[in-house]
Amino acid sequence: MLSDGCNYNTILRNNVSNNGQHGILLYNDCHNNLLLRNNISVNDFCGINLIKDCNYNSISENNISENDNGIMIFDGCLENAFLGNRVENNNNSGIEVNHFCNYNNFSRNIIQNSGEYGINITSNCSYNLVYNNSIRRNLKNAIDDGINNHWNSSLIGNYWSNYLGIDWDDNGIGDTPFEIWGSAESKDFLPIWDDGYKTPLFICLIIISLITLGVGGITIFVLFKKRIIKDEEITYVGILLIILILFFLMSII
Ligand SMILES: [Ca+2]
Ligand SMILES: [Ca+2]
Repeated sequence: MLSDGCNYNTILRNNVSNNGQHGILLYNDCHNNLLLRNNISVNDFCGINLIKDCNYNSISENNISENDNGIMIFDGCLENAFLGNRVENNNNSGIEVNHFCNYNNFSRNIIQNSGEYGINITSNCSYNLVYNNSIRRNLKNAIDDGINNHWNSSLIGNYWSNYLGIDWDDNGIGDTPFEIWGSAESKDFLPIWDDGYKTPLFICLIIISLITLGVGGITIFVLFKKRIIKDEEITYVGILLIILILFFLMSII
């Protein structure tokens, strides 16, 4: 625990586990500290907790797992950077931003398998920036009840495991925004997404299937005219043709 005006400290490569309340706590006016590459697990309340006016701290590349909450910042904590942390299997929230915490930056974090929210931004929190994170398989991936929080930079948003859009132009960004749950009605306008389909291949498949269908149809017609297949067989041959085309498409896709 750092408290009451502890500045410019580095907490590096510690194993912090099985504590009653907090793994690492910064409390009251702690600024410019670096928390780097610590393993923080199985703490009752919170893995990393910043409370009351703790600003400009850097929390990077920590493993934070199986706590009640992964990271929580509370009460006027500003301009902290949370970069490249792995936050997983926490009972409640992976990351919670609460009570007038503004201008914090969350990037390159993996936030997964939280029992409640991946990221929870509560009311009265503004101008926090969440981008280029992988947010996946949390009970609810994110909620934003604040004002003017941003879920993408000008270049990129986040990966969301429950995004279901299409990337028609194959630029790695989903073509429709990901809607964040909560009263803010925030959106990630640039969700990271590969829909698994390359558009040129998709168009080729449609053209091939149309050609196959056309050629097949003409062949049936010619066979029918030459009485090689009979009136009552024609439907079966048509259905067989369509099934073959479907199998062909499915095997390629
Ligand atoms: Ca796109
Ligand atoms: Ca695509």
